Amino acid sequence: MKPIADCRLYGILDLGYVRGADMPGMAARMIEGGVDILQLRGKGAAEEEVEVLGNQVLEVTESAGVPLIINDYPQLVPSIGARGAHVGQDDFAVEDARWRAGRSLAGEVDRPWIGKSTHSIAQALAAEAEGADYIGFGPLFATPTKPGRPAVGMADIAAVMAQVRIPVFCIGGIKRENLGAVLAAGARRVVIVSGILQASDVVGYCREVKAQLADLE
Ligand code: TZP
Ligand code: MG
Repeated sequence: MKPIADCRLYGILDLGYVRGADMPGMAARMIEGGVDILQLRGKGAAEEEVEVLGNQVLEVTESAGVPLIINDYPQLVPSIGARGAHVGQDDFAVEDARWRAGRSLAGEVDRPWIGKSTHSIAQALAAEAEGADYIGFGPLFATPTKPGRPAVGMADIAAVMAQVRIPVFCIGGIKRENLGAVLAAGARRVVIVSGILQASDVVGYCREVKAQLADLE
C-alpha cells in the first residue's frame, strides 16, 4: 500500500454528493483517475451506515492498494480494515483517535494513520506535535462542502509548508481551474471533493489534476 509521503491527490467520498449505492463505483473511477488516498465522509450519517459503506468501498480500495481513511469514526477502522481515520479540531485528540482506530490491531506492524484538519499555522504545528500522520490545511476558499467554515486564503500555505514536516494536504474550494494558483502558492498535495465528485468525467478530471501535481519539481 502506498505510503502517505507518496500521496499527492486526496479524494473524499462524501455522502453529501454521492449516494451510498454509488460509492463503490465512484471509488473505482477516482482510483482509475489516479487518486492516491481516499476518505469516506458521511456528515450526519449513522455509524452503522458508515460501517456498511466502508466495507463496500474497502473492497475497491484494497485491491488497488489505495489507503482508505474513515472520517469521524476512528472506532470503525478495525472492523472495516481501513488504513486510518481523520479527525477535526473539535473531535478526538490524535492519540485518542489512534487508540480507538487501533485497539483491535494489537500485533499488527502498521499503526493506523491519523489525519487532522487544521485552519491556521498554529493548528498545523500543534497537530504535528500531537503526532498526526498528515494534516489537512484550509479551507483555502469558502466551500459548500464545509458550510460555515471561513476561508483561510492562500497566504499562509508557504509558511505551513516551510514549518511542518508531515504531509500537508491543502483543502477547500480547490478545483482544476484554480489548482495552478494553489500550487504556485506552495501547495504540493491537495484534497478535492466537489470538483471531482461533480465532474462529468471523473477519471479524466483526476488524471488532469494528477498531471499538474506530477509536473512539480
Ligand atoms: N475541510 C475543510 S474544507 C473541506 C473539508 C472537509 C471541504 C472541501 O471540499 P471541496 O468541495 O473540495 O471544497
Ligand atoms: Mg470531524
